[in-house]
Amino acid sequence: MSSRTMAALRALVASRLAVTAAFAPRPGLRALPFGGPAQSPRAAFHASAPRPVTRVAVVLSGCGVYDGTELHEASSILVHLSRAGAEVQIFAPDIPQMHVIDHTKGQPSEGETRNVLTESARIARGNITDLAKLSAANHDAAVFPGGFGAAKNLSTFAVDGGDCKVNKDVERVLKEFHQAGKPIGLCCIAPVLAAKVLRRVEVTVGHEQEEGGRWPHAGTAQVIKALGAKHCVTGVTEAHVDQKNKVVTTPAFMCDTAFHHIHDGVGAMAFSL
Ligand SMILES: *[C@@H]1O[C@H](CO)[C@@H](O)[C@H](O)[C@H]1NC(C)=O
Ligand SMILES: CC(=O)N[C@H]1CO[C@H](CO)[C@@H](O)[C@@H]1O
Repeated sequence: MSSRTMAALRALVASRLAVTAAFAPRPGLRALPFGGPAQSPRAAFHASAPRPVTRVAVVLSGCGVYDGTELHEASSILVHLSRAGAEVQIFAPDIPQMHVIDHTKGQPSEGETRNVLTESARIARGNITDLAKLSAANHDAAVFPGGFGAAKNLSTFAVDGGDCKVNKDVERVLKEFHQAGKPIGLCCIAPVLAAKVLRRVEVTVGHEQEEGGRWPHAGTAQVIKALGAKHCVTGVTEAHVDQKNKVVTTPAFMCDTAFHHIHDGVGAMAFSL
């Protein structure tokens, strides 16, 4: 192997290790369902010892960043959860979408209507359940990926901001998991759902300044504070853990950055559930 190849490999390994560091539990973090306190984060992902299957409900809001679920966030969540050995069931509400957006133009497709459950079924490869049937009794954790669907179909946040209404099943599900002391993961814009419904929780949607376009939706943090929640500035490859409320959030595409950074942040969230 040439010394140049060796150097490239060393750089790759170093960057992998840096990513692993982002997964390290913070001091004092309670034992997580995906790993034991005695295990290193890497051991938790690669453990061969049998451990209880963690049942995770993933709640979608359509299919496509501008009118539904952000697909890459959803896919990243599913990859990390399957690697962690979780048993995943996918849900979406059986309601019409607020908009159908032509993603080539970023404009509404006039006269077109789509159903959130039907569209979400694309991401779920057809295996999806009506959100009305989701009960916290049957799952150990719930995860909400982002995309404008969370702000248009799961809530009216995109139109009404802090005065938004939240879909009644989304509200019920968030309250059920919270009251049962079961972890809730949310990314991108979805943390506004937890801020609106649960109020006094800690969440992140990333940074609080636009920083030259890197954080184009930075103003969201102010709305979260106005709702009575605490906003915690967090980098895109990290997750913030509200240990008391078991709410785990990561900025994902609130940050205008590369796919692998989003994937790493979503992994940090999935691992911290
Ligand atoms: C559908 O998902 C459930 C878990 O929610 C799983 O038990 C079942 O095997 C899946 N069915 C198919 C056909 O993949
Ligand atoms: C068509 C439409 O607007 N559908 C719904 C999307 O979600 C919000 C929040 O639950 C509802 O108010 C809308 O009716």
